[in-house]
Amino acid sequence: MLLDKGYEVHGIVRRSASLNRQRIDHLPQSAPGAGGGLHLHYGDLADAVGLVNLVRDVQPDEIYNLGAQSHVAVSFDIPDYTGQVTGLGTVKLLEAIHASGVDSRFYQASSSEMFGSTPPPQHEETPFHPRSPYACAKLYAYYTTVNYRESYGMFTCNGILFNHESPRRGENFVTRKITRAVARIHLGLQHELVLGNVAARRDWGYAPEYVEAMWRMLQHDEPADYVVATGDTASVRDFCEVSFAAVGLDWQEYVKTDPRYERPAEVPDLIGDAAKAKKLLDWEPTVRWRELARIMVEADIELAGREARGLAP
Ligand code: G4F
Repeated sequence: MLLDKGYEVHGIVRRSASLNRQRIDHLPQSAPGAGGGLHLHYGDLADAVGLVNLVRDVQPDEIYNLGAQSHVAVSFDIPDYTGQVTGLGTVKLLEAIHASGVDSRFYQASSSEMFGSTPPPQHEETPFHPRSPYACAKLYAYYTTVNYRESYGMFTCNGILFNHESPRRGENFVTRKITRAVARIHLGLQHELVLGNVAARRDWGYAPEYVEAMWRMLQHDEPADYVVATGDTASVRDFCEVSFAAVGLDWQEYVKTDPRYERPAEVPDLIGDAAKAKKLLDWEPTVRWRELARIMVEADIELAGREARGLAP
């Protein structure tokens, strides 16, 4: 979206033995030193020195911190790492801006997970009750973002985004796990789908619409914190039903549950109230969860078709 708007975009890539950049491979990279386009740099939210150097060298007008160990279930297995990256990584980035004196506007990807067990609907004034190491780390990052705004007058915003999905969603998040399974079952590549708690309810929106809200926060006159959500909710079970129905199948014939996919503590029900974003940012979502499920199933049928023909994804 930023490239479409004509931005010069600098991204941080974590070093790993095997490349995992499939989701940005289609974006051409600009040569080092050239203006415009996309530039990738090795960096890590665990590496404060690298972040300071990068912020000082690039001098960005806007910084979007979307980096995190972002899988809630996995955060119970690696709570220390999740705290280091998802929580302390944010203070490292904020301090890199503060210490280098660069005039950057800062967006923090805060999460509806911070509301945890607080009953819906949730808005900016709703009390938080985090239910996972991931949510606790996000809450630390949220308040650090508020604190740098209040302490140093920095232009920092929290987007409290409810679940936002698209065909590019990682395969071990529940929506994508479902739509990928539907497509593969439809084409005979898979025979069942095993899930955890299918009673959990989420407010699922369409990611391309949500990035527009992030951008609008940083264009506003004043920094603030905003809920971004559709105001609609559905259970994992509902999402299964609609996704399987998109290819004419009955979900109950294919979905099994296994406690191995359940979490030690669950977030039962999320419904966001995005009235503030509508009023101040003139932002409103148009895609609701049923349409989202169909968009994702369609994209996964395309991918599964390639898999069935032995082609690269
Ligand atoms: O898709 P999920 O893993 O997303 P979750 O935990 O709500 O978190 C996502 O959204 C947050 C809000 O925007 C982000 F902050 C976070 O980084 C992430 O992107 O799980 C959704 C629900 C949960 O209640 C989970 O218990 O689906 C339930 N579920 C049931 N079976 C499952 C499964 N989740 C996963 N990942 N895999 C299952 O087999």
